[in-house]
Amino acid sequence: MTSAPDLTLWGVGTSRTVRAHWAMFELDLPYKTMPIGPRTGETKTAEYTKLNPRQKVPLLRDGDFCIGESAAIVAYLSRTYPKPERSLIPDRQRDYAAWLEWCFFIVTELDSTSLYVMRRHSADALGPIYGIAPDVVAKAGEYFREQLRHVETALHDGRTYLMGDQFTSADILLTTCLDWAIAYGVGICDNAHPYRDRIHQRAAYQLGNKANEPLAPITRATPPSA
Ligand SMILES: N[C@@H](CCC(=O)N[C@@H](CS)C(=O)NCC(=O)O)C(=O)O
Repeated sequence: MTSAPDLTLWGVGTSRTVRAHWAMFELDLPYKTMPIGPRTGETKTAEYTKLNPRQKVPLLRDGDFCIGESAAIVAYLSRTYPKPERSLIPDRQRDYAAWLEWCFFIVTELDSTSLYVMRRHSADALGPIYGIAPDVVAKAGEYFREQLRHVETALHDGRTYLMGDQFTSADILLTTCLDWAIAYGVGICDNAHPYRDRIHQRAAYQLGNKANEPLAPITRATPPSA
């Protein structure tokens, strides 16, 4: 790295935005926050739409490069600005493949097809926009618990992190889903409790969550959402 990074992160207040803030602190990166939130209209302005046609947060700009998708942002930061003593991505080929498997599993099975489905179809969340469907919400919660078997089995051997001794971005993704599930009252598997408690001790987790707090009191009243 030849010059100081010029990093700007859009988005606060959700289970997806916190991932990027948390990674910034894991990697000790200075950055500027644009504290915009979902469904405030701020993601739909012409200026923001030019940066991100998906009209979603989080979004990272690094100089003249923009990248969205929370899991990709975290991976990009780690790959571009690793600390000598910490990379959030494993190096060895098979470890890298196993890490990738965890990342896809978490963002597709635990996030998109479980927790986010619950959010989309709950009467007190996005149901009024996407359709209120209590059966769908209940089934998505059950599906989440079933899929967590993969986590329960992996953590059964007492490993510290998903990838063993190395903390990786997969732990960031999983912890945000576990926090999200608990906030929704879905419950998590037994082995995930000590794992989550351990990860909550990390200074970067705490700082990242603080940085993710919405500034406006109206959004601060609710737990991190998606
Ligand atoms: N898969 C994306 C999901 C991004 C996403 O859906 N963001 C929501 C908030 S968590 C959003 O920006 N919604 C915009 C809006 O509805 O105004 C990621 O992980 O970054």
